[in-house]
Formats: sequence, structure tokens, C-alpha cells
Amino acid sequence: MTPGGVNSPVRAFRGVGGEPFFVDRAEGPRIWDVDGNSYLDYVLSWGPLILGHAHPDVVEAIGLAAARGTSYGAPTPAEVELAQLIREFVPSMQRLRFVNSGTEATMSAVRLARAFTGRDLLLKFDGCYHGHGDSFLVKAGSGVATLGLPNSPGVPAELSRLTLTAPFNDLEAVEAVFRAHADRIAAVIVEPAVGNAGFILPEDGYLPGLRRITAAAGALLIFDEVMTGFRVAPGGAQGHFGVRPDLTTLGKVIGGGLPVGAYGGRSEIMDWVAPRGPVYQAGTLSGNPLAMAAGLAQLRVLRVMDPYPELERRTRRLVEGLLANAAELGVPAVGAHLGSMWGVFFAEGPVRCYATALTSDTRLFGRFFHACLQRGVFFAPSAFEAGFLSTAHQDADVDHTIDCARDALRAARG
Ligand code: HOZ
Repeated sequence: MTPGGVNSPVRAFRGVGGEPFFVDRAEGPRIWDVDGNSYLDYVLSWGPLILGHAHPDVVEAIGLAAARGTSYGAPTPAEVELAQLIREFVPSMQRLRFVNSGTEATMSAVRLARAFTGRDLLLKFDGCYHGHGDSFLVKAGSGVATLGLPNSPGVPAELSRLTLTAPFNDLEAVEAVFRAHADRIAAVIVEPAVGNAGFILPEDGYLPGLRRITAAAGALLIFDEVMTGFRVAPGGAQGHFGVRPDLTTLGKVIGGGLPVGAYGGRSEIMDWVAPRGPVYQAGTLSGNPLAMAAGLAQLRVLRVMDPYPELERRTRRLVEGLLANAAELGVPAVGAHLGSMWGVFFAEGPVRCYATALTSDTRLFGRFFHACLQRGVFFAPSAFEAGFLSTAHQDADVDHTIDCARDALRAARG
């Protein structure tokens, strides 16, 4: 019925082999398949569910909103409230626009950057993924890396030529690109901590370096925080690392599991967006009342609860446990986490960019993934995706996961 049996490629398990399970329901840290098997879930809808599945506040908010109508095509107070709440956490987003997905957010941000600067070129980093917009499918991560299609057919070569690339964590490469293309670069777009090539942290000075280089060249710096926003810290990666981008894209957590994206930044740039300015961008379901209600409910819980220190501690416990398993079994592995985002590579390391991520043992990962699944643990079905944790995961869940993963790795190693 659907290409590959799925509606988004990484769900098809092509990166690990075998057939995906089909989901019946989910609650807290667990997901159940249609055959009644349950799994501790570290995918969490690929990031949005920081409070776990079916959090009562989020479910109630969606129900109340639905009873008042599912879409109006006219503005609502909830859009203003959610925008204000986001700006409280992410002050660089002086103005913002809601869209329906992270892809929409990044496409719109790049169009805006091109209009504002009057330049055409875009610089992105190998293995970073910014959704499936044409301009981003050049050396991209996530599903395209998993399937080995980093440059997709169907994207006109003329358009791809406008997307320049450089390795992540290499400021000299960025300097070289800027030297070569001087005043033609509209923007640099980056996942400030990479979540689509596995999980890769920026090295000290890297993000400030990007800020310095872009500012000096009159190019905009776009932080794609669709994954890192409200995940790695309350203020996202920009809050954690103290680097203020010109534009930011968000998605995932701000929608509480419903389809939402947002882009925003400096007022003088956002004022170029229609109808205030000339840059066109629109959407029938943008600011959808159910999505706004879910996002508001989730962010309000986060504001009251401030779960970040606890999430960080538990995520550290998980990653340290997985690495200890690997050390005990003599399997080379490196890992990292920030807030509740994490990743482990079966590689000698260090993994600091996409090229080094590719040195990891993806066959071992595939066997490990399935051995974990058999033991009731659902990790992302690709070596090139980040993992997540939610407030619903308790220490006992994490410890059980580490035990299962040890058995799984022993079986996978052979
Ligand atoms: N692009 C998402 C992972 N980085 C996958 C989304 C999905 O397949 O649901």
C-alpha cells in the first residue's frame, strides 16, 4: 500500500534488516505492538515525547481542544501563548512562525535567509539532516544516510549546486568555503549537536566559531534545533552552549507528539515574512489548535517540573551502562549524551563527524538492535540516529535496559 510499507523511510528497518513491528498503543516509557509484545521505547516518536507516551496532561489538552473544533484556518490565542512560552525558553526567537513539520521550518528558514541576505548559497554539514527539502538532500544524514542515498534523485543539479558542504567539527573547512565563496553565502545551517548521523557533540569552540565566521561574512547562522530544542537543555543547544543564532528551527517537543514545526529569530529578519514582509510562506493547518494545545501542555509541564537535571543523570546512566557492557565484552564503542539525547557507536572512535561515524560497525549494530528488540528494548533502527529518554523512564527501566543490552550484545557479537 505504501512505499516500503511505511510513511517515513527509517521506520522500515532497512538499516538493521528484518521487518518493522506495527504499533498498537503506547504509554509512559513503553510501546506495544499489534501482537501484544511490549518494548521499553528509546525512539519516542523520534524525539517529541519528552514526557513519555500519552502523558495525561497532553492527552487531556488534545481532547479538550478537539471538542472545540479541530481546525479553524483563523488565528487562536493558543498560538500566541505557545509562541510566548517558546520565546521564554529560547529568547533568540524574537518572532516566530508555526508550521507543520521540521522540514517545513527549515525550508522556510532558508528561503527567508536567502531573501534577507540577497544571496543564494547555503552551507550545510555532511551527515546533518534538515528534513527532506530539496536543498538539504546533499550529503544528508538520517534515513538518507541509512539507505545510502545521501544525494536524492529528483533534486535538480542546479539546485544542489547551491548547497555547499563541509565536515562537521572542522572550522578550517568552513573558513575555506567562505574564502572561496566570499559574499555569496546566505546562511550556514547546522544541527548544533548532530542527531541524524548518530549523536555527535560539537567540539569546544566550534559553534562560537561558526557564529564568528558567519557574522564576519554577513551570512546568517541557522540552528536547526528540531531535535535538540527542549531536549538537550530547556533553551536548546543555543542555551546550553551560549551561542545565539540568527534563526532557529524547532519541531518535535514543541508539538507534544502532534505535527508542528516553527522557525523564528531576530525581529528584523522575521519581519520579512508575509504578510508583514515579502517572503511568502503559508499553511492551512499551521498553528493547528490540537497541535498548539499539545505543545502548550507539554511545555507547561516542563516549565513546572524542570526535569532536565534528572533526565541528564538518567541518560548518562544509560550511556555509561551501555559503554560498560561493550568494554566488558571487548567490543569497541564510544558514546555521548547531552540532556536526554544520546548515542553509542560501535567504533574505535573518536566520532566527531559523519566520516568517522561511518567507521562504526553497522552490521554488529543491526544484530544488536534485533537482539535488544527480542529482549523488549526498542532502540532507533539505524546506527545513524540519536536515541532519547523521557521523564517516564525510571532508573529501574534504565538498569533493566542495560542488562538486556548486555545479553543482546553478547548474542550479537557471536
Ligand atoms: N527523520 C526522522 C529521524 N531523524 C524520522 C522520522 C520518522 O521516520 O518517523
